[in-house]
Amino acid sequence: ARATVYGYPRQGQNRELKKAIEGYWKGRADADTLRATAAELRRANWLQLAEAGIHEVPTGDFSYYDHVLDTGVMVGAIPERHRAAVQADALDGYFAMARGTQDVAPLEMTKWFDTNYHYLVPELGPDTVFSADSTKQVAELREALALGLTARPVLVGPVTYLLLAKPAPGVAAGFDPLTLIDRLLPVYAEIVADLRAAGAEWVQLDEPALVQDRTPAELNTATRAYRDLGALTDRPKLLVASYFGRLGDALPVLAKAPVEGLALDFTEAAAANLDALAAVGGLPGKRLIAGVVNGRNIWVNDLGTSLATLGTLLGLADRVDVAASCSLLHVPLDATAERDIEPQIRRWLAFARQKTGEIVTLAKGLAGGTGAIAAELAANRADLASRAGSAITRDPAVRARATAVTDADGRRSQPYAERTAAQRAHLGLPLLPATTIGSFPQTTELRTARADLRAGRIGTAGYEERIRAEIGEVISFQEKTGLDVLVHGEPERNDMVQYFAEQLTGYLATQHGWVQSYGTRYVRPPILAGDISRPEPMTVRWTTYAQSLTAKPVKGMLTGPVTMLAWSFVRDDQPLGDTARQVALALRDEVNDLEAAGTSVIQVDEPALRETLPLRAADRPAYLAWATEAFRLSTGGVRPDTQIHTHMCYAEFGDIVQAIDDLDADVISLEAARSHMQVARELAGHGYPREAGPGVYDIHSPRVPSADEAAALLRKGLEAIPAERLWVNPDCGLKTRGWPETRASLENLVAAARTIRAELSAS
Ligand code: THG
Ligand code: ZN
Repeated sequence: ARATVYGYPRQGQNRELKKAIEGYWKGRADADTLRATAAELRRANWLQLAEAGIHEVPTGDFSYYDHVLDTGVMVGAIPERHRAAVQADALDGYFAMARGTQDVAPLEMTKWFDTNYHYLVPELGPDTVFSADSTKQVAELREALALGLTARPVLVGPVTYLLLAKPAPGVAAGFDPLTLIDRLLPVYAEIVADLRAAGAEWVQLDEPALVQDRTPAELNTATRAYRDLGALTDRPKLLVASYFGRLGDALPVLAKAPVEGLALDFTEAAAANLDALAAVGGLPGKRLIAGVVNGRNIWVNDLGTSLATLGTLLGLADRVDVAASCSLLHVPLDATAERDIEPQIRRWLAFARQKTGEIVTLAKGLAGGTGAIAAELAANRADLASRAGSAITRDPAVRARATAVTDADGRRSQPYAERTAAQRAHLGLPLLPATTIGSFPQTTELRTARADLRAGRIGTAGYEERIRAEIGEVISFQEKTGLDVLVHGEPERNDMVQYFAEQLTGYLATQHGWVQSYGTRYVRPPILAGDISRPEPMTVRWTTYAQSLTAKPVKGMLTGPVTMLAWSFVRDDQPLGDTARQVALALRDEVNDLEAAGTSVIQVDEPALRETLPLRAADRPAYLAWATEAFRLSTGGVRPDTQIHTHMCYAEFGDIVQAIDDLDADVISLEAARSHMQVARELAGHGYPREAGPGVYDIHSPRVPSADEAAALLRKGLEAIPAERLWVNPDCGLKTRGWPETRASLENLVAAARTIRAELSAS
């Protein structure tokens, strides 16, 4: 049995790639320097993998920005508006597609399946002409082969590439990119032939889109695609890889395809894929790569269970190799770098480097029997026992409380229609109240203050003085500008999930656990390691300080339980809903404490509610049930006259309007400016009965919207939402913006609100 992986973190131990690319963008380094840094990172990764015992290393998984964009370049699908830039300079043109330029918009970005990685969406149309450009794939294969390694190029498969695409601007929305398959396949044929000529024995084609619900027509296209590719004569052996879940109806399609190998996910999807594989009579004559090590969580593998799965699979294929379930792109690099996590807990963790070791051990065990890996198995059993038996993973008080939760805990004491009157009386807000989403610009001074605190250059007292000063300025700016519900601006927070994770018992933060989010942007997801509790209030002090400076209401700002889970690494030893309930109860205490301290408006953000929706429709009701329960549990304990807000980013809400209503929040703010209030129409179309603030100012760009523009959007909003229920706010938080445009934009936003109020009272 061989050990392999499908991809590896690209950034390097100290995010060298981020620094090199951003340096190039800023003109601090030239293209050759960037290329050299990238080549060195690839080389170091391959050598590290080979040294760890990985027999077949992946190539072509490296990217300057995104592997789906790379695939577009590979097949020549350069959008019309980017062609000039690409022709002028391939690298700059590539970055123009990724980030846009002064004159040209970038490709749209969206989530890669249900991971936290974002890819650039291919734009295709009936006029798209594909052409093969195997340069990058061939060059990277040659680099690995030159090191004396066995290498397997990894490509996004043709079916998944088309299923990820959307109609290009100007193309009818009904255009189905999958209809381009017959034009695309000859291009893939040329590329795999080039790779074979360059020395590839195997080429991997990733088809994760086949683990989503697919129509019979789509499955037929997959059948035809692999029949055609399999029928090629001048080609390497083909391995079709699936991951992120069960293949379902697509499994027979791939099992019968004339390709030499299949890679399947045997982590969460183990039972379903095993049954389906047995049902088609296995893969006689084929190579099976078994993804038994979870490629997207950070927990140590249960080697015994994995070996048992591998043993079962031996009877179902000609040859069984071992891998992670998916590319290791989605986990941080090395758990041993986490010196602040106690060794007793660190032993439960496996990042990319540790997972590589597990894969190698399992391949050894599969080939040589348990005797060949006796020491590793014993150590692994001890690690697992340490985790299962730890006081951290089992806090009796947290468990007793979670068990005692009743439906009533998640129910406000009055229905929305009655509460709203009490809130109106209590808050005394004007028609179309103006507010912001929570964060204000994170200035260089604030970042410096945090760095100074970490480095010990200033003490806690000095740091808090700076935070107080910032809050003072944010409050006085909002009063002067005429906003109605104020915020403290969150100067004390870095990443919001990390900020709360650091204060909750049972959560681990990492120092170096960077994972690529998109392009050169990374996050350090905290780890939900144990039972969650809140030792003391987390936000009350800064919120009440801000409230002490003004007579206007100041919103309390919290991150909701679903988003806390979505942007963290979650436990794999209990259902997600159980973890969500624990986080919700901790947040409930915070919400109640804020109310007791005099806060009458509390916002619980859930930007991740929509993005965490399971890939398969059959799994969605159960998810939405625990997700809405958790939100209601966190907010259900307040008085009727306390107003609960929530906020969501990203524009597609149509399919979860019912779930949003089920949250029973009083007010929701949403991203809407770029889609010209589409969201407001969608909410109205579904009869959404509550107050809503569709954003009138797109905060993703430094552009300042004029008061007229904001007023026009408000008039549009009023066509869908009655004035008594319409709020005025930007699309999202302002932490990525600078003060000059924030000032100007919010002044215009308030001016627009006043104009429309005057129009309404005149009519
Ligand atoms: N926090 C966490 N996860 C997230 C988001 C978040 N996932 C989804 C979405 N938001 C991703 N968006 C971003 C936006 C900006 C950055 C990363 C992800 C970013 N990162 C800095 C960088 O790479 O330079 C580092 C930030 C830091 O120092 O923590 O700018 O909001 N958990
Ligand atoms: Zn937002």
